[in-house]
Amino acid sequence: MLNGAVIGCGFFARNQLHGWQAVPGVRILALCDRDPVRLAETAARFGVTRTYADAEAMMAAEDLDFVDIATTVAAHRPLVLAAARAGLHAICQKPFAATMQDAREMVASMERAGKVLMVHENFRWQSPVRALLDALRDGAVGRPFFARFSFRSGHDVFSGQPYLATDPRFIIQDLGIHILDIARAALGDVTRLSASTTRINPAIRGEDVATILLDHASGATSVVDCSYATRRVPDTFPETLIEIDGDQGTLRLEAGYRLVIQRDGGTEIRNVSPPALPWAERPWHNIQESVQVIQSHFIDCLRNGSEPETSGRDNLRTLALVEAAYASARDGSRIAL
Ligand code: NAD
Ligand code: 89Y
Repeated sequence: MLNGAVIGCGFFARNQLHGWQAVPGVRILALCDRDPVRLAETAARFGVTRTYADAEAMMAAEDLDFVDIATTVAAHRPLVLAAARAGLHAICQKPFAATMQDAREMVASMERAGKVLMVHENFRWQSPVRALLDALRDGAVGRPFFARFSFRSGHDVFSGQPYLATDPRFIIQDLGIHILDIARAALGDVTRLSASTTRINPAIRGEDVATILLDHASGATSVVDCSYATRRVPDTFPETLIEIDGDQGTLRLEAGYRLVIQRDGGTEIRNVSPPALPWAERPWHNIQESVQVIQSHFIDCLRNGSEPETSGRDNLRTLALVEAAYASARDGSRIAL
């Protein structure tokens, strides 16, 4: 049995707590939140009796194997460093760190401690995205040379996550980070990037539209485009729509979780809808299922001693794309990675 604790009992943590209940051989022994009301409500809802306001006190007092950090980004660095000092494995929510310097320090501290660090970068683990990645890796379209990774919605994300309306950075740091990570998962690392951003919604502080052009080391080119200012019916939140052109055919992940593969004059259409888990709420069920999938991957890695696909070290490259996109949008420059 592996013992874990969840730190942060806010909007998203309930998905993580539901997820853990379904991962065999894991039990969540303790919860931590600075907010006593959220802590008590979450503890009662998930039947966790050991609760703490202070994460370091919890790490010292409990017999833990890992911590699951579900706070917003400002607390990630101190909590990952504390996990390293306490000799615990850690999963940390995205965005992993506020700066590249913090992120490198967090990765180095866990490597020195000899512990596994995974970033909860779950979009590439969504089962529809996974189906597309599997088809691509199986050679369904040959060598990919162009792709578009698109997330456009008008869904109200501010009511559940009010900080998204007041943070100086919005869509690239919050959502584009996932889509950039999917682009890396599909086409590999990026050598150059340029980005444009704008804000359409006057009630928020940061950018809610971003268009990013990526050159991949493989020679492929891709476009990552994100918007929370797009009014369309039906709204596709939270689907990432993907098109990939290869030298042998095309792959499309279309609205409604339709995977379309065209090759040699033929068309194959697969329904790759994610299962709606018993505790899930539409339209979030796609994201919610990926939480359980990424948690299972983390536990598999702890058991067999392998590095998670979305490890802290891997995520440095995704975070570098976020930083480069902001720098490019600010300066009008094209950035070499
Ligand atoms: P939230 O503000 O609702 O909850 C965060 C909680 O952490 C709060 O209750 C706060 O009191 C607590 N907290 C902060 N610092 C703490 C500390 N040092 N010790 C103990 N408790 C502390 O935030 P949220 O909307 O749940 O988002 C949390 C993270 O999850 C964010 O980084 C967000 O980007 C991410 N998120 C990820 C996904 C995804 O699909 N991967 C979806 C939504 C949110
Ligand atoms: O915070 C974001 C995330 O990671 O997935 C969707 C979201 O909740 C709002 O953009």
